[in-house]
Amino acid sequence: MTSTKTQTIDQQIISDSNAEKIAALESDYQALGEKLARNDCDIEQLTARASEFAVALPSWGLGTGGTRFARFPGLGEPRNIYEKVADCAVVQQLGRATPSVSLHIPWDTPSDPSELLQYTQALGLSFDAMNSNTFQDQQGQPHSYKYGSMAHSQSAMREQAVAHNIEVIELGKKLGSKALTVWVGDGSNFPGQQHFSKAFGRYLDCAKDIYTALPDDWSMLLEHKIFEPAFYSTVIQDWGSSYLAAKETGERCKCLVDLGHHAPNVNIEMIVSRLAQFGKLGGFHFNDSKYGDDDLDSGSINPYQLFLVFNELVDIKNNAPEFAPFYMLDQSHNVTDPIESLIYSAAEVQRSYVKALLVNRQSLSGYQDGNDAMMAQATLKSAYNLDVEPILQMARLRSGGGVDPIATYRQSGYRAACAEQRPVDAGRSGSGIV
Ligand code: PSV
Ligand code: MN
Repeated sequence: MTSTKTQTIDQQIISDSNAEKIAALESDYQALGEKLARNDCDIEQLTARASEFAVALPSWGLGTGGTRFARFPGLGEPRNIYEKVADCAVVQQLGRATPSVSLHIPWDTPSDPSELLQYTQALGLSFDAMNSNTFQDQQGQPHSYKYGSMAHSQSAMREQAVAHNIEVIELGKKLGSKALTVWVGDGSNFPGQQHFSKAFGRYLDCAKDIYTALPDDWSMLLEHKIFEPAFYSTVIQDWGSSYLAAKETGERCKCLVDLGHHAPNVNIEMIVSRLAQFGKLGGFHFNDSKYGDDDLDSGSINPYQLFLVFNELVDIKNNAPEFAPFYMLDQSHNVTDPIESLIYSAAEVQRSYVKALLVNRQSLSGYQDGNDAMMAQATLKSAYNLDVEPILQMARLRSGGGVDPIATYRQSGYRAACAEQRPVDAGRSGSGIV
């Protein structure tokens, strides 16, 4: 193993930190429980649902991110997949909502998959969806993706892209993953550069080839994105193209919604509903955005939108218990400690879920049928406006996490210990690539 074994946080530090907060939490929890009970809502059931909630961590989100202008590295950044997994274990230890890791290949290809699996499981984590990468050239790769991958005009590049995706599936099988996420940067920068339907047709052929290698119990998730790196047209630019591609490709091929991949003002919660209604909603990359694909922390800009997405998800699940999309964070932490951002963001996603559980669906349905717009929106708002923090805190406390996980993380000195154990590698600091 090429790693320095970073320890997770001493559980005693977490217990001591929690001890100072338990009295206040119990009092808040009781008050909230009484308030909820007046509406026939059992706080214990909500806490149990919050405890079950899980969103996967992105292996690429543990190092400091950057823009195409610069990257300002933080101290003690993970230098390899083992150190990334160790940091993920700390996120999970304190936040208790992130028991799995979504790997990006080849960024995080392990030299010994079974050793990585053992290491990860020993830390109490598992692997979620695998992400392929045909949007960058890798060293020694015979063909360039400069003009695309699965939609490339030349077959050699397409074959290389298909082969890579199949390798990612093979690796994922060894790691216990159950899904492949495919995002391609294919598109064009100039009108006329690319024949739209021919490019889409080539993408579909490749998607079908990849699908033939998909194990029976796996899902293939197609991720759309409106623009970037292609700035005029993108082959899988929206949920419509994604839906068509998933439908053509096969039953277990579904759409993945990255919250940052839409035009401003697009109604994402409605996209969620549409895809689910036709059995094609497969997963999420949660993040937030102000302008474009900003990869900001989930819930940091538009928490109401996140709640509205979960309002749909809870409604869908109520009507289809087998509905189980893959949940992942996909964020770039440029100015914060990634561990802090991931703990906080996962809690924001979990918070939206818990608030969505509070929506009185019978009343909402009555207001919808009666065309009472005022009371329909007020029904959503009354759930959204309730402060469910005591539920999240109690869920963490009961499972050994931190009542105030960021404060406890800071007290633990974990980052300072990493800074000592992981000296800065000069070669890594200049890149502006996210
Ligand atoms: C593309 O912007 C994306 O959202 C895809 O999910 C990539 O895999 C990820 O970001 C990392 O660059
Ligand atoms: Mn994404």
